[in-house]
Parts: sequence; structure tokens; C-alpha cells
Amino acid sequence: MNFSKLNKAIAGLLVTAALVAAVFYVQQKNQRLQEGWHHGAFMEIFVRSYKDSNGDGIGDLKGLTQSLDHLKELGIKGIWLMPITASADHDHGYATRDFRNIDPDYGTLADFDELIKEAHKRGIGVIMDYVLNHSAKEHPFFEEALQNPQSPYRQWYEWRQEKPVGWDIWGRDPWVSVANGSYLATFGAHMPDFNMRNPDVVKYHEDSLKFWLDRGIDGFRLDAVPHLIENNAKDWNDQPESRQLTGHFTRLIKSYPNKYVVCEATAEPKVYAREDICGGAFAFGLENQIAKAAQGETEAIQKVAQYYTQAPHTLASFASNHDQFAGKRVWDQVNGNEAHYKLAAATYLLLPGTPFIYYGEEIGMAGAKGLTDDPFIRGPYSWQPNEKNAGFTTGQPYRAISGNVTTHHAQAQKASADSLWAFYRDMLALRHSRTSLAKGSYENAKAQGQVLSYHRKAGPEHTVVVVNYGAQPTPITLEGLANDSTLRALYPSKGVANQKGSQITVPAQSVQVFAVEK
Ligand SMILES: [Ca+2]
Ligand SMILES: [Ca+2]
Repeated sequence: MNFSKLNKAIAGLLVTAALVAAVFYVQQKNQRLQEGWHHGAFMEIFVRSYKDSNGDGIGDLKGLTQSLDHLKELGIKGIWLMPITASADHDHGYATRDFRNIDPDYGTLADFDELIKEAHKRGIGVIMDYVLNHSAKEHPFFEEALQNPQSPYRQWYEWRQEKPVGWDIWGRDPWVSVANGSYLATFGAHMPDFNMRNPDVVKYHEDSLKFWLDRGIDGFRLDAVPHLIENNAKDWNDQPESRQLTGHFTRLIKSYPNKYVVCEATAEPKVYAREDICGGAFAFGLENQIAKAAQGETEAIQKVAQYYTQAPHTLASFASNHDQFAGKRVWDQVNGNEAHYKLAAATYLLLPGTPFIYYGEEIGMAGAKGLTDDPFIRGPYSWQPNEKNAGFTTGQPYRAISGNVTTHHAQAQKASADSLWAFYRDMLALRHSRTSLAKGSYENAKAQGQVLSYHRKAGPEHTVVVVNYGAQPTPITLEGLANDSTLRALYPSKGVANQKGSQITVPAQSVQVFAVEK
């Protein structure tokens, strides 16, 4: 090869390398989530109960990955995974046995990587539960601390030689006595509290969070953060130190671009939604008002109207979740009344705040047959009208299936134009097509009898939402409209005439959404 041929060959190689790099860059870019993706609707998923891929009767990550198109069809932009880390409880997963591995029931780290990749391809972000406050009693660190008081891991938990007295957390003594001391366990003897004042513990959690961030997780739902640090028998809930430490972990997570944090802070969600603590927090307390408003209670409709006038819009709204203390499944709350069900859904899907739908809610799934308490609301997803396995598994489901599997399942819901699924899909499409609904202002919120109305604005875009919870058509006056503005019907898109002026009559038990135009 002479010199000029060699040069040409090198130039050719360089061009090829540049092309490969360009293709790689475009692929990477396509896999990145849009800025602000977390303003879209999330689905809370209990993996154990969602979809089983291997017939062992237990839902798993592969089953979820196979279901991503189903979630995308509904319009889901984010998934909150209840704990998928290895746990000792073999159920909800909050008793963590390994903070840096997938529960063997759910699959492997490779399955996790595949889930993230496939979710991102569909424009869906994935956040996961992370439990800071405690580990499982079976965690190797705690086992060592339990067996050997001289172990450095003794300082990783809250151990006392003498059992402290006078403590009462939700009616029980959180201190558990064993042969060589007592340990603190806010959520039960099987989940010992970490000593979060120990810098080694903080570092351990930082490294675990980074472990998942480096793998591509899009954020976290931080569990039970007001309980990170206790001061004494009286001052154990929501201490200033817990707020500070939560903010510390949030800053770490958000040092990665485009990440989202939502906290579980039941008593003071508005405080924890602050940017310096979590940025996002579940709007506990609103869910009860949504259920009551849906059934026409005027006082609750007033409270719903007021809520976001005084609350940060970074809160996360929901109608139900995996904890019985937040209520039963929506189906059981409204006793199967689908008109009430749709009103509950519209209420929180169109308000400010990121909506979190609890898996099964979008198909009208009832509680698990014959069960009570938390297991009642955590049953296998109803894919098909199969009374043996709900289409959730080809084997024997690990838990009783839903009481209404024959009438309310994904297959029928997706085939019907006026199903709950279709309604959720339409509400999400509206939210995602209107910036004002996804992240706009909240103005002129008003309850007139059983009718809720409010305005959402973003730049020149102006949307009016009207919900009549009552059984009668009701005339109302809309404030905040210019004299010459026209209300163009966005929902329903058929059968509602455009309106002029501020007097409108709202049909019984209906949701109407208008674009305000000059
Ligand atoms: Ca399985
Ligand atoms: Ca604690």
C-alpha cells in the first residue's frame, strides 16, 4: 500500500467511525426522556401482582416489560415500582434484604436493565421505591449487629442497652427487646430502623441510590421519610433532622439530570413537596375528599376546589394506593357506581399535581376476593375474564384474584368505547395535549353547589374545567372570562356546542373541558 492509499484508508475509517458515533448519539438521544416528563401521569405498580411471565404465579419484571405497550396505550408517562429490591417479606417488599439487587421472585438486574431500556423507548420514565428508614431483620448487617454487640454494624441501627420507656408510635412500643439489648423498629419488629445519624449509613444509602441512578432509574419514591430520625419518646415524628436529611438525598438524586423524587410524608405533604426537601410528595388527605366529592358531597367539593389554591403544584395526586389507610380500591369506595368512578378520576387527573393511578384502577378492578386489609387492595391484575388466573399467570396466582374479574378486565375495557379505561385514556390524552392542564396555573377555582369549576393557564393557552357531581343539570356562572371569549369544547369532543358568555348549564354527573378562545 502506498502512502496516499493509506491516507485514503485512514480517512475512510474516520468517516465510518464518525457515522457510527452519529448513529449511536441519535439512538442515545431517542432513549432520553423528555424534559419535564414527570408532569405526565404515573402508574403505581405492584410487580408481584401485575403480570407473571414464567408461570410461577408471581408477577415479575419480564411480565411488566411485556406489558409496556398496554401502559403506553393508556397514556402513562411514568411508572412507580413498589420495592423491587430483594426483600424478606416476600410480599410488599418494604423489608429490604439487599438494597442493590432485584428480588429473585421478580428476576435479575439484566431484567431491570431491559425494563428501563424498553420503557425509555416508549417515552416512559421509571421510578422505584427506596426504603431509607429501615432494613429487614434478615439483612446481613442487622443479623451481624444482633449476634455481635461489638460489630461495627451495631452502630448502623438504633440499639440501647436499657430499653427506653414511654414510647408510643401509633399505639405500639417501637422498642424490641432481645437477649443483648433493645432496638428501634418503627414499622414492626421485622423492620429495624437504621441509625441515620451514622455517616456510614448515610454513605451506604448514597451509594445505593447511585447504584440505581447509574443503571438508568429515573428517580425514586422515598418511603416514610418523616421517620428517618427520632429524638426522644415525644419527638419522633417529622423532626427537623429528618427533613434536612431527606433534602440531602433529594439533592444527590437531582444531581443527575431530569430525575424525579416523590416522598411519602403522610402528615405534612405540603412541606415535603418543597424543592429543598423532596420536590414532590403525595397529597395525602386529598384522596378522601375526591371520593366524597365523586359521590356529590358539597363540603368535599369545596375542599377539592380549595386544595391546590394553597398547595404546591409539585404534589402528587391520587385516588387510591397500596395502603389501606388511604382507602380501598376506588371500585369498592364508590360501590361499583361507574358514574361516580369517572367523576373521581376526572377530579384528580385534571387538577394540578402529578396524577398517580393505582394499577387496576383504570379498569375498575375490585378488591381481591375474600381478603381484607392490605392484601385486599393488592390483588393480581385482571387481564382477562378467567376465574382461575385472571390472565395474570398461566399457573396458580399467589393471591386471590379480583372479585369482579368476569366483568372488569383489561380485555373488555379496551374494547369498549365508554369504559373506565376509555375514560382514563381520554383524560390523560387531554392532560398531555394541553400544557395548561399538565403544568399550568390554577385560577378562579369555585364550587357552586355540586359543580366544581376552575381555569388552567400556560402562556396563551387557557383551559376551563367543569365537573358536575350532582344528579341534576345545573346552570353556573364562570368567572374570569373576557366578554368576547368563546368556549370551544375539548371534552366531550362531540355533542357539546361551543359556548359564548359566562353562563353555562352543566349536564348531570358530567365532566366538560373547554379551550377558551377569543
Ligand atoms: Ca413469575
Ligand atoms: Ca427512624
